[in-house]
Amino acid sequence: MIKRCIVLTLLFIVLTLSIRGHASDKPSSATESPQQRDGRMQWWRNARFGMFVHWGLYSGLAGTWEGKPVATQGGMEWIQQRVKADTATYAKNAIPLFKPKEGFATQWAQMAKNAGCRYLVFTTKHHDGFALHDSKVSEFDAGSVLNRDLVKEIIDACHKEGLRVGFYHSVIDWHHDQYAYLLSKELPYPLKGQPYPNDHRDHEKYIQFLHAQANELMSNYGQVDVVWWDYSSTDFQGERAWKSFELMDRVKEKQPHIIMNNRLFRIPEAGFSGMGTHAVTDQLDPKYGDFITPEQHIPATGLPDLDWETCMTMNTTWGFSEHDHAWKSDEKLIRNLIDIASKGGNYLLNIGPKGDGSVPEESIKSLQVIGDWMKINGASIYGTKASPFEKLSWGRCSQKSLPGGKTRLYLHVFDWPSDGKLIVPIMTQKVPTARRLADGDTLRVVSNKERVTIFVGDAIPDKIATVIELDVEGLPEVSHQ
Ligand code: H79
Repeated sequence: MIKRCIVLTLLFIVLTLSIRGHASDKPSSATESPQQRDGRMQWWRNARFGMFVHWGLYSGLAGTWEGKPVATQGGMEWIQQRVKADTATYAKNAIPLFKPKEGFATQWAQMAKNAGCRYLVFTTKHHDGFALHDSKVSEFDAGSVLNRDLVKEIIDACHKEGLRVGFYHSVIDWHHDQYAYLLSKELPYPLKGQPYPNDHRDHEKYIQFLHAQANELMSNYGQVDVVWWDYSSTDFQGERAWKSFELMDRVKEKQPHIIMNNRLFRIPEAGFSGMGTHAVTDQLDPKYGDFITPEQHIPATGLPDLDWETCMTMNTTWGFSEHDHAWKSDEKLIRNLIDIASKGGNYLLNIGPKGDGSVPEESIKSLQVIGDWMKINGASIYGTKASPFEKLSWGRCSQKSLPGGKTRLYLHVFDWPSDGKLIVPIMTQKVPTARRLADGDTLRVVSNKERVTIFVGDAIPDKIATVIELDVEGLPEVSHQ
């Protein structure tokens, strides 16, 4: 009896230890210290500027369905939902038009690099369910349809250019025959409101498929830096919808340094106050993800002490449309990047390549202009922190700490002062030094108790944004005027 007790006790101890051991082996956010998290987030925080790419079967359709334009504005990656096509009809129409040319990914990667982007996030699968990799668990994938692995082509091209890479992955799936769309009233579905064509669906089986594809993506392509999940609703999210914690843990086991967004969830603690794209809260518990994802807008005052990334289109669609001509100006795109950096966020700017992988001419041109600006002014964006000022009448500000306790303010002048005097509302003990970032020319500065005045002259060096560096002792003390 005693022997038996000892054996049982020993067994209990061994079991407890092994369970514990397993739990602490998991690189889950719960076991990560704030310092470890800062280390993991560092490259992303410094990067400030990334390229988003929406590309899939919808790209070849280009906003046209059976010869007719679907819309001139709005997301044409949703074309299957917009025309209410079942997955077979959609595939029949779209597959013949999706013809990636050789070397397309090199063009994307070089373009991103040249524009000053430090990372590229692309759609490995959008809501239509078509996977760009060679998947063993699906026949609706580039491997089966084209005998190519487009994920490999893209990630290899990015790594060659020294870019970090992120995988956008839609958890919504309009193709899988076990995806139980009737469980959500809020998530989109092409046949929404209609009963399942195949009578019964076991969502658990879809979740297994989702986890299996995520596992393929995390296992077969070397280092992946970001996962960009998309998306959940207030009535269908988190554990119930996607077994999200397990999914995140599995991803981190394969890619311990990965950064993930918050879209496996839709609750206030995960950064969402509701269903609209503007429904963003200023809280994010790290267990739900690493960063908040404002879509198509820039939070008015940023999100203090949080990591956030605004994703935005250059016209109004994510996936290519030949009918959308509402392109943002170069000035708008560059000033958005500055505005976001001045509020401590990242800018993920989208391109929607065509069915052959080529990039629309308008996007090529704008990215070139952004790149030209970044080559001169990149120091005012990369590795900077949010502005100390709530508002500046003439533009924006970002800042960096310098060795020796100084602070460098990057002043982005949008509206050139008509009298040639740029007023910066800070109090300083010592007169700060100022120079133009573009050519290093020193500018005359006077300061009094309330403000610093920089004599910037009459000529406007850069109509989009001229950057002036202002170095001050210690931390800038903002005066309230
Ligand atoms: O992948 C992109 C979008 O397809 C997806 N997330 C980004 C990154 C997305 N999810 N939700 N939304 C976009 C918001 C929904 C916007 C809508 Fe519409 C406006 C749905 C219907 C009208 C625009 C036009 C998108 C589809 C049609």
